[in-house]
Amino acid sequence: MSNIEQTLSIIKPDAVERNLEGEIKEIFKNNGFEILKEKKIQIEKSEAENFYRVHETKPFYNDLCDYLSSGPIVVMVLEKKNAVKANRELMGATNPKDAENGTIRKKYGISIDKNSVHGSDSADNAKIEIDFFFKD
Ligand code: IDP
Ligand code: MG
Repeated sequence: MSNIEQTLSIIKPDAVERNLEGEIKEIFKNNGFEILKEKKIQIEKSEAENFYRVHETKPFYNDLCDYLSSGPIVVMVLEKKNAVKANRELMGATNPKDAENGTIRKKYGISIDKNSVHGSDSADNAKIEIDFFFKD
């Protein structure tokens, strides 16, 4: 069964700042993802708070929202068979120290907070996150 899915990817401020946008997009394309939509934006802290609402009670929530709104980001809709899981695998573990060789976070992540990329964690959340950034 073909299960073509879409997922939301974000190239986070630490990676955009280091001019890694082109390299990271190449990794997605080389792994069979099609970039259906993309835009480079900087969001307000209030928008980051809404995007990461699921983490509201975590001790790192405030820093996380400050960080995501601290500089330009690139948000993308990626499409591939089983895109949500495939993207999570390609990104690697949340903490770059724990990420497998060959993953984006292993290659580019600086720390658990500056881990270079975001990816939706389920098909349902992918829909919500794609709407969040691309509903016009
Ligand atoms: P994910 O990005 O791998 O899905 P989540 O648990 O959803 O990881 O956390 C969202 C983001 O919050 C992470 O990507 C990371 O930037 C940040 N984060 C997660 N856990 C910690 C922590 O323990 N300290 C600081 N930042 C964290
Ligand atoms: Mg997550």
